[in-house]
Amino acid sequence: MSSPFDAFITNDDELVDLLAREWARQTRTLQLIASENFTSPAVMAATGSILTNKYSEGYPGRRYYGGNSIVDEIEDLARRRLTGLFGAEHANVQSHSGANANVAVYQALLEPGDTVLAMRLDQGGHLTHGSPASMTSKIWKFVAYGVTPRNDDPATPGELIDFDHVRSMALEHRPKLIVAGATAYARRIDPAPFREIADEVGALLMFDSAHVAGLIAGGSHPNPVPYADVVTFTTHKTLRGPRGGAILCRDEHAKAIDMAVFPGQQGGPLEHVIAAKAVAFREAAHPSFSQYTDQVVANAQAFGAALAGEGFRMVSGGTQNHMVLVDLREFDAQLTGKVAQEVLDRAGITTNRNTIPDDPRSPFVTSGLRVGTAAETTAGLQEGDFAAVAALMARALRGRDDDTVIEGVRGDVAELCAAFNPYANFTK
Ligand code: DSN
Repeated sequence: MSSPFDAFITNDDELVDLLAREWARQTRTLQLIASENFTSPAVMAATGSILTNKYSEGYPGRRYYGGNSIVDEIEDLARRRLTGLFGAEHANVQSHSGANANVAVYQALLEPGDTVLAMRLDQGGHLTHGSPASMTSKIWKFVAYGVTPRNDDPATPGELIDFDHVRSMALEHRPKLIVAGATAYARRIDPAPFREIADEVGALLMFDSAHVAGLIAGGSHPNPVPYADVVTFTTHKTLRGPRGGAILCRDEHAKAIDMAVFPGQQGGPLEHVIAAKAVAFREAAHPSFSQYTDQVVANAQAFGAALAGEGFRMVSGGTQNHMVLVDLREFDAQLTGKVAQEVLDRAGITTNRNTIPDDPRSPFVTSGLRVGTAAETTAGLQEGDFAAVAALMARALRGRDDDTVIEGVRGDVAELCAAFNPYANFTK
């Protein structure tokens, strides 16, 4: 038995063994996926609580099942904590994921066929921002904006959201909704110019803050709530809660949003996850969370600078959030994102390959790698540690054909992880 949370699974050796192996993987290798984090034991305990037994279709005070008086209080607590955290008028905490939350907003605010302006997937946007592979593009008409061309002069960096393009596309297509927010974009996203453009063309504004919700809650990034009609996010990335989604909106949209989540999209909410969201919202309101999010950003900047020192090119020339989007071609023209991810996996460093703007390679192969600091900052790594991680990554990738090099890096990673185990008090 290696974790306190699987202590009750005593009669299922196969699963106990798999959980133990995943526990070891998460705590003995480096977790650099920008959309992951290490939740507190309290978040995990709530997710594994007795609330998983309860059916509660509907909303507090308006359920379709009996026995929900306590669940109502729990969901109200989560909503109250969330509106307080972001200063929002209304919260819906039932979305099972960020993708569900985004689609619910489209369903609430749009008619099929309406036009939406959002960031293109291969420029940093999300699948639900109208990718041809997503059902969103089959129901609504998406038009896209992108980033400015690459510019290697640090004084005038390129690969930033092209607000001239956002504006010209908005004027040309008159979208009913503009979507701000990204999934592979290392810069702060200012909600104000999006609001200005939305007002100019009479569009609604949705801010998808999936990646940066924690940075906003901690005060490290600007809060889009005063600017956007609706803000969506996931609860498990920088916000460090359970896997799930949530929506904030102005009161005027509250009824439509709630109806779109349930019964529009989902049936019974996951009240155990909603309880865990409530735990995370409380944790994010604590002053120590601001220190955490500031450290996440400082670590990403140190990580990016060290990667640049190893010969990697940072897309947009830097980072202002929790991630670094790496263009691998400067480091090694033959190295693809797919190979880099696989090599780093062997070396105990978990990352994900990612397209970069104007990537000549397919999304399955890619020329980029996305790394993030949210999880390992929770584990306690600081700027100097991330510089060491950059050196380990470069060593593994340079020596990728030599198993001895990979094993050596894996050993050094294990040593680092032993010093920074987020669940040190629970590991037996
Ligand atoms: N947007 C994906 C990510 O950032 O990992 C998840 O949908």
